[in-house]
Amino acid sequence: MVDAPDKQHDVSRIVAEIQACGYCIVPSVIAPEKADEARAALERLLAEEITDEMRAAKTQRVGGIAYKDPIFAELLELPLIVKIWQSFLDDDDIVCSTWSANTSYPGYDDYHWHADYPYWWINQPWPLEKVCGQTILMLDDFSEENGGTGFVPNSHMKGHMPPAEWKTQWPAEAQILTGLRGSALVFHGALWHSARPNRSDKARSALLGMYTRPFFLQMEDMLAQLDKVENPSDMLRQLMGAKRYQPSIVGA
Ligand SMILES: O=C(O)CCC(=O)C(=O)O
Repeated sequence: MVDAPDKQHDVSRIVAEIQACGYCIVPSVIAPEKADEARAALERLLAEEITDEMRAAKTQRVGGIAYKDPIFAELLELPLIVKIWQSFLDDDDIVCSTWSANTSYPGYDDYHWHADYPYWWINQPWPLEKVCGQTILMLDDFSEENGGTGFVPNSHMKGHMPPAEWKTQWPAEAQILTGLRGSALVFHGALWHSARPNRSDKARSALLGMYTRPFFLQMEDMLAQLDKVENPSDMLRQLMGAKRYQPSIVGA
């Protein structure tokens, strides 16, 4: 049975699922037409920025999207996503740590199991406190065939990185993210996940946004990017770090 839209977007239920299982798949975060608009903007950037190395690797990351097209600034501050992370992190002053697009082209054939920044820098076993939450917003329909992201339910409780021998493997406990464009996977930053091979004949794109508490160092220099955004909203300024504490020299 498919949940009614208000239940699908019930923030308390979504956060409870993330806490219990490490993730929640949220349908219809944006309309399919909005996903198409964002994919068209991304396709322009992909064409402008692609290098031979990316062509050979069959994967392309586009950074700095917050200032490269207004639609990406709008999608960084989606009210539902912001509310989910404010509630999960128990902090109204959250910031966005990184905001980029990831595209896998037909023939991409790799895995990279990992948990996200800043866990790379935290001694294991990881503390169970609320650190960060990741959002994968699908700009294409995700399927098993086109490289829907792999993830391991409950792995956010393990307290360490996935085993190194998984590098090129598909572990039995893993699941595949499938869903219609405009849906999102929201997950605990310590959840093990991986890009997957794209065996379809079309590119598969997603936006990846990590949100964290304001006293953690952001992964990207979001303030430098904010300088390039025209007329940022108050919430966008907060998310990009304009309101967080900035270190200074005492007495200077
Ligand atoms: O694009 C994907 O399916 C996942 C990418 C990912 O996990 C990452 O870039 O950290």
